[in-house]
Amino acid sequence: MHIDKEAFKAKLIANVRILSRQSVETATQEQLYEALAFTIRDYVTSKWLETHETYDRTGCKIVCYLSMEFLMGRFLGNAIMNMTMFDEIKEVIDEMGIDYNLIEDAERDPGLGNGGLGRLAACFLDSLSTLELPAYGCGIRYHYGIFEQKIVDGAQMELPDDWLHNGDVWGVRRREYAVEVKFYGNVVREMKDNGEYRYVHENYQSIIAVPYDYPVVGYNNNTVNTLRLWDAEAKNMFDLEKFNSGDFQKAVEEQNLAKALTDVLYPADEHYAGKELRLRQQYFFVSATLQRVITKFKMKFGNNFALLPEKYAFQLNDTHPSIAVAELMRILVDENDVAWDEAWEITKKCCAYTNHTIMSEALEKWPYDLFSRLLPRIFMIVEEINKRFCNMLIEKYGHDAEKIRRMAIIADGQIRMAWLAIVGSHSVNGVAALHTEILKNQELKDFYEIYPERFNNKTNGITQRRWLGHANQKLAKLITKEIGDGWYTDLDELHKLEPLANKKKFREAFMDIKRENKVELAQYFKETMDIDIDPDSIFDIQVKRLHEYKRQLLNVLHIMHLYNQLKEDPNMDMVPRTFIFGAKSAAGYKMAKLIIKLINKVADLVNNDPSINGKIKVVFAANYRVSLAEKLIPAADISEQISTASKEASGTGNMKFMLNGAVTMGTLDGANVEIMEEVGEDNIFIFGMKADEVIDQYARNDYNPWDIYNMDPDIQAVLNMLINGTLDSNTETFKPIFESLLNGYNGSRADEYFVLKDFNAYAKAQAKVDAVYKDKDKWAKMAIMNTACSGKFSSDRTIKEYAEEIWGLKPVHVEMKKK
Ligand code: 26Q
Repeated sequence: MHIDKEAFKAKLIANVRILSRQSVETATQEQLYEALAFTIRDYVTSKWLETHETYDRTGCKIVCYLSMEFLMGRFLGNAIMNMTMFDEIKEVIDEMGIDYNLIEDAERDPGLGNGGLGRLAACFLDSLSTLELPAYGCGIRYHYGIFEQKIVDGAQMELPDDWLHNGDVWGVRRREYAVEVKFYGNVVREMKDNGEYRYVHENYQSIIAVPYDYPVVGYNNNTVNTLRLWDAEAKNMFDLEKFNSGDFQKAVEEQNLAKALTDVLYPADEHYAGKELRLRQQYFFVSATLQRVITKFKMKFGNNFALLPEKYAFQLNDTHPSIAVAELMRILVDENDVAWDEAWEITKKCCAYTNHTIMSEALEKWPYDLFSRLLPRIFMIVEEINKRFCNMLIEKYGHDAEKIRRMAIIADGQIRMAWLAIVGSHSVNGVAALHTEILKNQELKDFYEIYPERFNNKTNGITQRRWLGHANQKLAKLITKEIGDGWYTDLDELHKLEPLANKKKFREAFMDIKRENKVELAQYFKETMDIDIDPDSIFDIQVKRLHEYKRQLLNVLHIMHLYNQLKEDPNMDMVPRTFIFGAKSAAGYKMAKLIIKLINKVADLVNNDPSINGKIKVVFAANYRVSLAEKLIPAADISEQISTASKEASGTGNMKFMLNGAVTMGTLDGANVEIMEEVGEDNIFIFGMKADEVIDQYARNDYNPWDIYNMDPDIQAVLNMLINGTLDSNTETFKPIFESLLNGYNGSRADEYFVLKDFNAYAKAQAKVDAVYKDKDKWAKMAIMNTACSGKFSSDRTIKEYAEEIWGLKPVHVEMKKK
């Protein structure tokens, strides 16, 4: 988009003055950021208005992506890129003598998500807008996002993430669209005129849901969709009557209750804890979203609810918003007099459910006393859904009581949210081919048997705009120079790079950029951690949430093994390697926190041992987040994707690394399987047990890691370091890790994630990396092939599949009215 540079400059200067009462010279970076963001937002707003006018005028179908998490990352740079204003804005900023990068760095990450699931939602929104698909992201405006991580004496500390501290430039508060959400109370039955019953919710507590709208800018088009995040406010916040009558205690109490609701994101991923506040959050944003949708639907289309599935699709991002199934039934049946059976058909047509994990710890099962007290009417509706579903099961499987118990939505005093989501949706999808197969054949086998047509796969993807265009600007430029800029909206274009892998000049240009990115990262570590790393070493990176199944432990045990080898033979021939980790652990996840500590203690040991000649360095990059990922990933040579096969549903970091020319070291898990299919076996390092081997081994239950410990002196030496004082003077510190690997810990099996079983295969694959890296040409070809073959993993491809196969959603072109 072309801008008038002088006009832009004038607006920017004016905004610095209006917002901060400063001049460009005296303003802080934060103030300059705010003014620039405000200026850009003005350009965005024209398109945003036009987009919504177009949606209203055409009455097009809209998808609502319901998610408890949107890990958006910084807005400013992304908005400027997608508006295709970058070059001109950069020129203006340079002319004004301002350092553009410092301004971008002044924006805080809106960390409103834990990891993969939240970031996926953000990539999807970018693709939806770029593909001109009408969409809303619907979620919660947490006042505090994922905690900020500090490392103190090797251990993780959590600090609150006050992301709204400097204000919220991108969010627009829309008080006019506020809705009331009701909790607690009781339900009474009334007879309607026609002799049927109506259920009325009484004595409830109300919370007002107020939406804040954030723009989602499409790339090089006029589409600006909306991320709508709901905030909670007290109904009686300004209840003057109460206030004046001296009863402001109650007003304040209600305010506190409301505030707590949207205070903070739950920082435990893939772990269900059954906290009432979490269920309140879930119902709060789902109810607000659906109430608003139905109000708008009625304004546009009247009470012809049979039309609802043609106008709205609700995608449930895991089970977290699955209460939508019951809430939509409530709104249709109780508030709009739609008959149950008709409402049920409408609900199923509107809702679709995505499963993101097969880890049983993550399955949401609400105790029904908690559930029925908080949401009495919703509970009744779930009971009715369950009753009808079980009647159907009895008809089908009357002889198999065990199966019916397994499949019931309510059983053992719990409500099983995944079952509710499946029964109330027309589509159930996994997030990678292998994951979907495991769902169909293992975890959700019973449901696949009765609803085979509902099951489908949608392999995850990532947006190339943020993860290459913005994060790796040098590589983006090089690629555009060689093959044009078509890849911004058609990532398969990258295949055109394949023949260039055989051109020496291109290989050099490609690897020069990789080295420049490594130098920049090294500088960043020098500045922020005062650690020296060698840009000519292999940058081997594992960044993701800390989980036992993701096996950061395998990586660090292997580093300890390398260290032992180097101690034995300081002249061992190896390419110097820098192992970089980034990971947040859930605050209450003891084993994960201990692994973080282990990584840091190994870093202390290795980095400060002169006898190994700097051949290995270990860096734990604190506070891993989207903006840090944008620095790390472009600098990677090796991408560590080493989860226990069958456990990682998909992974998306794996795709970001591949796109940026890193070679994967991985197991055949999640989307790694498809990465190998795309890049070819020769351009990836695969090791370890396969998914079916893991599943069989687990079922046989005859694995004894002591056998490995006793027979393998290398492994024995590494494990002994955990308890002999090498890493920590307190020999008890890492004992739980030793225990978990050999005997099982806290009820888990010994080496539950097969770290020891896969250790030798991993070490061998890592030795191969070393050998291949020595052949510079061969390595460069591999790296280029990874970028060139990453087209499949664009979230544009994923979203097209959702739109065509699940939502029946068509693009709507937005045309700017000429003024
Ligand atoms: C559940 C109940 C209570 C509190 C928290 C939660 C909770 C929160 C977050 C459960 C799960 C999550 C996040 C899960 C997640 O990020 N899964 C990842 O999703 C990615 C996108 O599909 C996949 O690529 C990853 O493989 C998967 O681990």
